[in-house]
Amino acid sequence: MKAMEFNSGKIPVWCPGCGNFAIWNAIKGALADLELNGKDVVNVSGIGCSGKMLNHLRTYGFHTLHGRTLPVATGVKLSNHKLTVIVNGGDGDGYGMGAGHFIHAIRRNLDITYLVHDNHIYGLTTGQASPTTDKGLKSKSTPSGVIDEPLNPLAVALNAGAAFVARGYSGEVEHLKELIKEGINFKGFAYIDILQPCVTFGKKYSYEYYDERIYKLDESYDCTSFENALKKVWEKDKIALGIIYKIQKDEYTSLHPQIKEKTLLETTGKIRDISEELQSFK
Ligand SMILES: Cc1ncc(C[n+]2csc(CCOP(=O)(O)OP(=O)(O)O)c2C)c(N)n1
Ligand code: SF4
Repeated sequence: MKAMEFNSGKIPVWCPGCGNFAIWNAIKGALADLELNGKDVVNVSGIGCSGKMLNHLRTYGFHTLHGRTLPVATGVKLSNHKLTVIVNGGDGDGYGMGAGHFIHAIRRNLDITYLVHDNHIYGLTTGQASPTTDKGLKSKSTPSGVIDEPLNPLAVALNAGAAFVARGYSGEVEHLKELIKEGINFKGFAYIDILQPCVTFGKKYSYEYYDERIYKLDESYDCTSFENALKKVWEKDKIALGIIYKIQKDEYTSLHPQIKEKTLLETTGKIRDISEELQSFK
């Protein structure tokens, strides 16, 4: 399918200038470049502005509960690991309520591409502090300023044993598209934190803020070095974009005795028509 053909036809309700538009375009471009067909792709979305991605992609999709994208994506992948599974969620969704799932999805290393729209705020609920909101920042939920230390999610991922850790930016769509392609091609859990300005409620992390600080990793950077990766994710003032860490690691289904040869769906042959149940949600 061509990139345009991945448009669902629904008009996005994101605020004009929101970084989610660029992520949408990067995903469609990546799926098209990889010559994927929407019928072979499942997009699992969380609750948030980021989660609305589900409405705009002509793929299969599952809009989960807040913070529960990764367990649902795990279920999808375990039942039919021939499907390409991508996940779209926010920093609130993935690093707050879903933080436990994040760590265990990394440990499990299923072949899933996890895209976190990291706008450092709860966008959909109109601007409360999230786990990546800076200390001191005043928000609706922290009128005197955030007291907690912000989470460094890339450092968490590295230390939990992630084999693919990358950072993209919605101000660099082509670069982000290439990262998403790398993530989908990676045989294992590919985690991409995407810097995504929230132009309505974001206080500090604007396009201008990022444009002054970002730089792209080039071939001189060795992304197989854990030490390099740790240094990159703790850098101050500069923000590295690209694949920060990538190593080969056994993917979960390739080791699972019941499904390493055939998918669970092929093994059980149990396909149930749920179209009647789906009608009740209309
Ligand atoms: C269990 C549960 N708790 C809280 C909420 C309310 N809620 C909806 S979206 C959201 C936060 C959204 O922020 P984020 O995940 O960062 O996504 P964004 O909107 O910024 O893309 C919250 C707290 C919910 N829907 N379900
Ligand atoms: S509130 Fe922020 S994240 Fe949500 S659509 Fe608007 S700009 Fe985007």
